[in-house]
Amino acid sequence: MHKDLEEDVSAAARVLESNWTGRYTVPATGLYPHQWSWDSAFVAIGTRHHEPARARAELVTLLDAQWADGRVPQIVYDIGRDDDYAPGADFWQAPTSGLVQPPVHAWAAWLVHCADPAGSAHEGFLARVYPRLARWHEYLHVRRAGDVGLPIAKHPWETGTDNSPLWDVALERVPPEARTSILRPDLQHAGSGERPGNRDYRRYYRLAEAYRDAGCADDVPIGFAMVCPLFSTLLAVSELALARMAQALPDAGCAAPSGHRTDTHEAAAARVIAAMDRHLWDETLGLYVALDDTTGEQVRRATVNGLVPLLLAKRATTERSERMLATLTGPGFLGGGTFLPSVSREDPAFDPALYWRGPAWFNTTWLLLRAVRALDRDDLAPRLRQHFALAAAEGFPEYLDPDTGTGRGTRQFSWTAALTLDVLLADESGLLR
Ligand code: 9WN
Repeated sequence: MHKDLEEDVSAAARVLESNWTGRYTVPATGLYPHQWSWDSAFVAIGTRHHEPARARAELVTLLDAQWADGRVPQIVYDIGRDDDYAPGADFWQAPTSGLVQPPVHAWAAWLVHCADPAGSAHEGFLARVYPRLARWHEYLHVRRAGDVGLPIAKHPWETGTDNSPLWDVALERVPPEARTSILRPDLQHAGSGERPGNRDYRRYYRLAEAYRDAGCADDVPIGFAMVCPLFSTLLAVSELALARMAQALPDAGCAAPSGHRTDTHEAAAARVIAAMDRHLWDETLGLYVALDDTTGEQVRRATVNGLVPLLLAKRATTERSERMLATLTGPGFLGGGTFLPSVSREDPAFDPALYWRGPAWFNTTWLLLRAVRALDRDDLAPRLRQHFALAAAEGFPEYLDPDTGTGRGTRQFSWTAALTLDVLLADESGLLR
């Protein structure tokens, strides 16, 4: 291994080591001192290379917090640190948040299994996680099904892309008034120009209060119900991963629980893809958009969320893939600057510093890198890889300025380190090919 590469690998591994609590990895010790759902999945994708047992433990710990209805919570709190992040366990009156995050877990679990099949078999990893992951997806397909059959997010936090302009119109309808007094411990760890504003927070709390007060019941409308192309794509990819798991289970020494078979998962993925193609495609923008389930209207804004479906390009029409690739390389995204922004440079909301309204994030860049690799677009992969080349030098930041590459948000951020490790060490599981 080249010396610089070796140093970057060790530095990334050290970040993950210091953020590891013994049972899971915190996203960042100061800003995010608990276990986060989709962060743990990305972390496991990175740690599978050098600490596969820890990658398995990361996912098992998260799934141990699964609710009886199947949901996998957004945050599992370390109760001892309840004052360090808000809203905490005290707000939810529970050891976990009642919300969820994008379902990248089954994909992560499959990658983790493939990295060390012998260790996985020895621990009975697939047999432990598969039924829980299947129930998690069932929760999304059934309890979260919106009008067009795609899962809905009931809060911006559930999308993982909290203040994306995709949620602006729906949030406008939510009064910016909450009963809870709003603490902003996050502002001690990142600049206020890089985080959502107080007005956003009042709306976030208002919605979270409404959901909590309804007992986190999903059939009670609380005024926010959004279909996100990133969330839906990850559900489809994760269904494909469950299909692989169902196939591998007998070899791993256990039978798939009845009713869960490879073809069930393949069919679920196909349904999600068909519904996305039908309801979320925007021909003018050349990517997928969000859908407001309350009004039935599309939210026609160009964001990286709408390019993530390129992961499924092998299953979409060639015409659409070509169109999406043109958007990816066009002036709004890679054609207009060095790194892949979270929002098109041509969108009026674009801000290179502000969280999910412009900065380049490591997880979305990683998703697009996987997508272009699966499409054998070796010409595009280096453009996306260069994002990761900056990670160590910038102190593994949460996100980057998409033009200058300057680090933004918190530092020593776990998924940045994990996905950098993956890009430096990755093998391909072939899941999407
Ligand atoms: C709310 C932990 C999480 C990520 C999200 C990111 C940010 C939390 C926050 O941090 O959200 O969940 O307090 O801003 O938007 O994607 O999972 O890293």
